[in-house]
Amino acid sequence: MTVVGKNYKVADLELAEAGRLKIEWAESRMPVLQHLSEKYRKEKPLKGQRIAGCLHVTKETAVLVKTLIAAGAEVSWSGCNPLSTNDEVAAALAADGISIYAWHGMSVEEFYWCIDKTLEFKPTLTLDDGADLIATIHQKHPELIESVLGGTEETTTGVHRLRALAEEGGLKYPVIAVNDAETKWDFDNVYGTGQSSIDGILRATSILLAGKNFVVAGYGHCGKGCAMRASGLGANVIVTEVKPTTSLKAVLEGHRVMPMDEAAKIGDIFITATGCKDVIIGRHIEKMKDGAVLCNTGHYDCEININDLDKLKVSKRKIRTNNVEYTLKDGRRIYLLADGRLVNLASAEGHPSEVMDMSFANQFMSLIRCAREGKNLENKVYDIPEEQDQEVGTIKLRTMGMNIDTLTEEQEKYLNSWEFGT
Ligand code: RBV
Repeated sequence: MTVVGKNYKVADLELAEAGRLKIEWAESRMPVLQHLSEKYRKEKPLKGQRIAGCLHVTKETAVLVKTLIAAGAEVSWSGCNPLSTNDEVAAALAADGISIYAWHGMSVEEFYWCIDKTLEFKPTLTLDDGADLIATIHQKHPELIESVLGGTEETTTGVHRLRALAEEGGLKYPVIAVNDAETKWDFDNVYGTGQSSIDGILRATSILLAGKNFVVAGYGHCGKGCAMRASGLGANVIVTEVKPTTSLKAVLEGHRVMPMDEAAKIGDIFITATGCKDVIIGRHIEKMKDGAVLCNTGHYDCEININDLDKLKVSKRKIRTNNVEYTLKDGRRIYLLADGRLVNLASAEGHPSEVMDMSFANQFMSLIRCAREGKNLENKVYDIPEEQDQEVGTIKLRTMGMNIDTLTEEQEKYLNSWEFGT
């Protein structure tokens, strides 16, 4: 069920009050965005900008949306995953007059319909998480490209897609890789994914993690976060990887490393965090223990081959929210969480507000940069400047009530010299 208005389509407007409370809660834990909102409220550097956003509709995203509006922007929003929209938050945004097209459990066709709706106001800036919005503009609406000054990308997978597009010479406007900021990737991807993925697994299963074999596929920043938190809860972490140096890092962190074919036989819980397809396929599922739990925390739902799982089953039933039991021919039961979509957003609330505060501060500052400098930037993928990272870090520390040391002139000189030795 959905309700449609002049500039929105959401599940149920009656949920708006509950959504407002959620947003208020997030806001109280996002001091960097609050700081930026105050700083730019008068100057309004985004005045005249129309921002189309395609990013998980969560309480944290709502705080970002409000910050963009406070800085003068007009926005139109859609979710970036069919299962990640929080309907209460979407209702609160719609009730406050913000253009939003998002509801939980939409189909893939509806997903792209929502993106199309957000493009009707002819954006001057775009904000992506996964690059579906930019891809839609490039493939379906090239006539919109001319008026777009620039865009931003939130996540690793999206940055990979955009770098591939730029490599081919197909990128038609400048994009800033927010994901690659130190104050994003080293925090959101590690601590955000680590905590929220475990949260999603626990909400869907309520199982004990202590003593379990917890298989993490992919030991990038996201996988590392999941491994760290599972280990902290007493699980035995097993890592599967394809890169030798990354595998070594996992070993020296105290985890076991082995191919998925081996891990499949002994794992109790499997989480994929690779950004690649077919990480768990039929051959692996055939070897799994009765009761094995499968989930994914990567951006797309291609990491676990669900077609293979479907082919191997004799029956399936929903046993709990976000948890489907597949029974195989020999009676073994395999549990798939959140349809193989991002377990942290589909089965929990996504990353905690405190960490999204830094990621979204980078989004906000990058959009201001696109608004100011977009005309002079080339059609390529830009990193965020080091000064922006340090500024976000400085504000975050200050809002946490922490001070740090500064270098003396003598120390600066020492660090910039080569003459001093033994
Ligand atoms: N993510 N957003 C949230 N609470 O709004 N949680 C996670 C939230 C983002 C995160 O930055 C990651 O890069 C992306 O979702 C994956 O789609």
